[in-house]
Amino acid sequence: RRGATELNAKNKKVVVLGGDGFCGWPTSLYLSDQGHDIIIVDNLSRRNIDNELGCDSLTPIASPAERVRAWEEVSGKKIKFVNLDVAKDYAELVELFKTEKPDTVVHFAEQRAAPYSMKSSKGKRYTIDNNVPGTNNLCCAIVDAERDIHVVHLGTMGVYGYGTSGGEIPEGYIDVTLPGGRESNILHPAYPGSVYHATKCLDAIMFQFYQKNDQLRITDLHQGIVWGTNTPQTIRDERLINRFDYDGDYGTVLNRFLMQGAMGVPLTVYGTGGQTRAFIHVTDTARCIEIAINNPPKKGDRVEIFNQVAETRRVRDIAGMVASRTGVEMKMVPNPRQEAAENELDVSNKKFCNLGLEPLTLDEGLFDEVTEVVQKYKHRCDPRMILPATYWNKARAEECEKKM
Ligand code: NAD
Ligand code: USQ
Repeated sequence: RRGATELNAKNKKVVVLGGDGFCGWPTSLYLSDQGHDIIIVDNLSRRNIDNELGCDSLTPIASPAERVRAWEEVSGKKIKFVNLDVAKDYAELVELFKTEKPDTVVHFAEQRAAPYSMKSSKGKRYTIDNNVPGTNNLCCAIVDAERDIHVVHLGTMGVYGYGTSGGEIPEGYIDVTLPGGRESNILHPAYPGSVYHATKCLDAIMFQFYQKNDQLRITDLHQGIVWGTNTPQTIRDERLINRFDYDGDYGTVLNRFLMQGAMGVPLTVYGTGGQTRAFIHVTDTARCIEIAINNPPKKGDRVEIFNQVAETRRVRDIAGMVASRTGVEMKMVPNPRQEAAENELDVSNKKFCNLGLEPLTLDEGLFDEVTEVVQKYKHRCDPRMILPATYWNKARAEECEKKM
């Protein structure tokens, strides 16, 4: 039904960097199901961070070996898994591109939690040291391997900043009049709200450079907050289940609220809940990526940028939706983050819609799917991991402590 564009479609060989993660795993299965040949690359750092934080996915996720075995059993399709650190194992990455000759690399392999990136100097430094070299290695390895590989990168809506732009946020570029009166169309100014979001701004500049210098073909997807758990592929076998993060660092807001609602724990609305953010269901993440894979920019074209979002909502409104379905009350907690208390957000997603995407929205009954998953696994929840444990700076930590 929705969004599988046939434009330029052919079966491709796709390397999925970060294919063991929350977005990467269901995307790998979706692409495999559509007939693409998939190689997952992941260093399992996300699983290790769970160990470090003392928490775990609410859903019991199988090992990578078991996951790909189960997929072959249920679909008859093979997925190769390669354990490699994109930020460190440069020679192996070049070799992989030379031997496998992929058409496309989808790049999910970054530390993606804003709170984890603000937890401590360790979190800040790790996030920069992992994400920035990873993206540079990817671009550099494509040049070294002398392959014309299309890069599809998962960026974030957060590169635009929240509440700063006024009017609809365009897809990546804005018209400006430069000093002296020259008209130009440039990358939208970057205005990150965390060290993590800053790495995505740096990625965008690097992509601009490698496109200009080496004519790399790059699509940067500015994605909103992903929600949901399973997709039509991950639901096919218990061993294929997707991860579900609910803790204060990695859990994203809507999945956290749905989990809290099912647990009967008051919904943790930060500040006034006036923050407006963009949302997309995980099933549409996978569909959007296939559309991007099937519609690469031509060699020499500037970086293609899509806003990968379905809709925008205010945090207190989504908490209200969950509260009215579950009967669980909202609890306004002091905001641990340095962010605007209230903002408007209007985002263009015309490019995906023009290519056939009809995105799922929060009104379409998918809350039930997440609620069922949470009910099934709530015995695995550690309630100590629910409250936020990371503060953006000393002033926020002191204020939160005073008000708690
Ligand atoms: P995730 O942490 O679940 O998955 C990332 C995967 O990358 C993990 O499996 C991790 O082990 C792997 N990885 C990290 N660094 C690596 C390295 N150096 N080498 C090899 N593998 C590495 O995150 P996710 O939620 O699936 O997000 C994937 C991408 O999508 C991220 O880049 C994120 O910024 C972007 N994104 C996510 C969301 C969201 O709401 N989850 C929203 C917008 C954008
Ligand atoms: N929030 C609450 N209560 C909670 C958790 C969060 O009120 O219990 C608020 C936060 O203060 C924030 C908003 O909800 O204003 C969103 O927080 P989030 O943790 O769901 O999302 P964020 O930190 O922005 O990061 C997530 C992903 C990241 C991705 C980003 C897309 O972890 O990888 O890049 O969403 S976006 O927000 O569009 O930039």
